[in-house]
Amino acid sequence: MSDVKLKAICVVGLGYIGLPTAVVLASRGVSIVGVDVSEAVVAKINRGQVHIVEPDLDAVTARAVQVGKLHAATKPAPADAFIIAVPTPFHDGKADLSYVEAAAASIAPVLKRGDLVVLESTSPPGTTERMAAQLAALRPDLRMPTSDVEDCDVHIAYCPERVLPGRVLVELVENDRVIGGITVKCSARAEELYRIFCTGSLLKTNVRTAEMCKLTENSFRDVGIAFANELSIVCDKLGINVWELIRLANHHPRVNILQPGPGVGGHCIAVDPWFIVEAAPQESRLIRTAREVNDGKPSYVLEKIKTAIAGARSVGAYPKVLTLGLAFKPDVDDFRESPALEIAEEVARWNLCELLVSEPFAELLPGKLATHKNVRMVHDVAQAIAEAHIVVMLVNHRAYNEIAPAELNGKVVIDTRGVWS
Ligand code: SAJ
Repeated sequence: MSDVKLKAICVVGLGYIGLPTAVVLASRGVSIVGVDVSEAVVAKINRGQVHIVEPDLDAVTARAVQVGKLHAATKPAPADAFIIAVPTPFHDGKADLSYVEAAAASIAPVLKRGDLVVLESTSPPGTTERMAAQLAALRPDLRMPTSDVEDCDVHIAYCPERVLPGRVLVELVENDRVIGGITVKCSARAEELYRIFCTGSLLKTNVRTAEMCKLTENSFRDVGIAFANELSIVCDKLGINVWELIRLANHHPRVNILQPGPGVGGHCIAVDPWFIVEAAPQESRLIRTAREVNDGKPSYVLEKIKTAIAGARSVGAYPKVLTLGLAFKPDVDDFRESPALEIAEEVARWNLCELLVSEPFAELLPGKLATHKNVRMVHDVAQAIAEAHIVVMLVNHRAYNEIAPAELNGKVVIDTRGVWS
């Protein structure tokens, strides 16, 4: 553990990244004010509870609150450093930076000489410099950095998170991080902050490269998944088992194909490549096509389900379709941008079958599913399989490992994850 020079840090945005970052810093002895616009989230955290599911986060949060190192509030308080970790959604072909702007506006009144501000939110290149200009306009009494003015009162940097949901508390500490200061001194100040809890390498660069690095990492993965998804459709056409094919191809020492699925979900990989497309539309042809391939995969799965339903109805049945999993990926409780949820909602909307929905991470039907009369949440998976005519594997949660292939005998099985292939 490093000696703590930054004694008080304000973390703005207590979501999937901000809250874990706040509690890890608190566990290293830093006094944290965590800020969130939601009063319910603030109250919950101040009771030592969490509003998201992530392994061990509940215990570490409870401890940080109990020892008085973490306090949540709806407004920022003066601190030595500010970390901004708020959402940057993408609507209608444009990044929505309004939350970053609101966060910057909220810290402006409490900023003082010597403070450090780090933006962590995924952002198009140029966002951190625009935030610095916004802060300069709001606080003309403080000199903010620019790429050619090293001498400043407040240091500003960009440092993207790269943690994997489900492994956040481990990866937050162990992963290498890229730090891009607006000036060299800004990078050095941000490095001090991340050294408090990171054991990985802290790699310093300029601010735009750091912003682009985050987008590049997620686009790289999106393109890889698009390759696997395209391959699965090609193999369906050619009558080849894509899962076996990928297993075999991956024995080549320089081939490592990812896994096909029902589409790409979550708030990162399905979104971030669009930031690159927005910044350089003519030049990002492969990145755009990968997005389109992955976004098209739920429709392809839906066609298969529709064909299976038509088959059952043609022999007079009102079929029962069981979908397994709604989360955007295995073993998380996150339904944001989930292709599985999109697929289940569309099947429900058709009203051509009774839809049995299983999701180990939900007590009640999420999203629009609850509004449909032909949809039923099921918790006993074995019983639901016994009832169903058609079984659709959408999310290979560990809880489904217990399903024995024999239980599926006589069912139409649509396995988007290769669990039984
Ligand atoms: N998926 C596949 N096939 C695969 C791998 C994933 O279909 O072989 C699907 C998943 O089911 C899911 C989606 O892709 O729907 C994304 O899942 P993921 O596990 O690849 O990534 P995320 O969104 O949970 O986290 C990513 C990570 N980025 C990279 O791996 C480059 C993580 O490190 C980032 O911190 C995170 O995005 C983020 O916050 O940006």
